Amino acid sequence: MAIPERSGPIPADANATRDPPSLALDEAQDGGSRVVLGARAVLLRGFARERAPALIAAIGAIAGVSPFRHMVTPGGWEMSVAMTNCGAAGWVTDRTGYRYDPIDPATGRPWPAMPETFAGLAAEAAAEAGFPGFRTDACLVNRYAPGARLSLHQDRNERDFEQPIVSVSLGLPAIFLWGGRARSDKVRRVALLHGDVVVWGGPDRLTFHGVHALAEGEHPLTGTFRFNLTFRRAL
Ligand code: MD3
Ligand code: FE
Repeated sequence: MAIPERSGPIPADANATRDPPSLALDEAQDGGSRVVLGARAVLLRGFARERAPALIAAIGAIAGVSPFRHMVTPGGWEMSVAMTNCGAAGWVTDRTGYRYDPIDPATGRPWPAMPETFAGLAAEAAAEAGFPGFRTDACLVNRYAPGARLSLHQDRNERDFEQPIVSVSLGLPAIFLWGGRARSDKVRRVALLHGDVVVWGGPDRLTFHGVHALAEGEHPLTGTFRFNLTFRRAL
């Protein structure tokens, strides 16, 4: 695995302090650092960590209106990742294809509104990554249980590929698979941890990517799940 670039130096005496082990562990989680994944793609380590409890509570409220469901691909396969959405449009797949739909097909009603906490976080993270003025109108919420995975794909159902995508990881860690512009390009593996935010734009927007099968685990805030929020400008 490639050694990521870091935003700042590691203190030479990082292991020489008398901090208790729990604090040392927090440092090892490396909040606040940046990992450059591409010319216009950056991982903001721990960017959403303080806000995570509020984000997880909001996911619960969204799922109370538009429940998580396992959608079916056009090819007839049920996805292992459970999904729901919030915002003006939601990403859906069924036997007829992929699309953004203003109506949740499971309820026949609009998706729940985008919480301000979501839209604000997406705009802040995008600005931090060099995309000022990002206004998301669609948030896909992915829920991974152990074994759930996302095979290598491109996101190309959005209208304007100039708009970035902001992704927020919550709960159990995952191995993110990051390829190139062609499906056959070499794939890098990057750990995505609780509170991590990734922003993808410009030429990196159409990169093939996926998520390795989730490992078993227990997280204090999400139990046996990993959640991923992807904020898009869909319409
Ligand atoms: C790179 N989700 O929902 S987030 C997806 O962890 C999706 O649930 C993954 O891929 C997940 O479509 C990965 C990171 C991500 C999201 C969208 C991208 C990376 C991306 C779009 C273009 C390039
Ligand atoms: Fe994707």
